[in-house]
Amino acid sequence: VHAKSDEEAAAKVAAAYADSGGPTIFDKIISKEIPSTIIYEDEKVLAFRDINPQAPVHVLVIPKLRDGLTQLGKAEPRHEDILGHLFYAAKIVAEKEGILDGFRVVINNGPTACQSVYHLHLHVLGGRQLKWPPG
Ligand code: IU
Repeated sequence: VHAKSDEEAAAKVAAAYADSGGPTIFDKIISKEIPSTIIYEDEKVLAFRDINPQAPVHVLVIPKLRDGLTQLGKAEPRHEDILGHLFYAAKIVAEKEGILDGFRVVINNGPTACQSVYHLHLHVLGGRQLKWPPG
């Protein structure tokens, strides 16, 4: 119970800072100032291993250019192409990681969903039996 409320509190603090559209840690991952294990990269997206994996495979897929996409709920018509590109990149990641037979793509939107980094990201999870519903 405590861990969950701590997690929610941390997400709300992060939201107060980051939902303003300020820089996030992902900028430094994109610029490679902070190293990450890259699974897939092209001109538009970067996919790298989550630092705190929730499954044997846990990869984040992000747009290199945030362009206002702090969260999915801020999507506008101009984002349709990048949104499609992100989902196709998630499939490429699943294929590369050998989990095409069973994987999950998750987007946490906002503090209530425990979003902690305000740069849109798809979580690609797999490599174990996933349960439903998620917590
Ligand atoms: P969320 O959906 O905003 O909660 O997901 C953010 C993810 O970013 C979370 O799973 C973190 O473990 C992950 N992450 C990371 O991979 N590297 C970092 O330096 C930081 C967070 I900060």
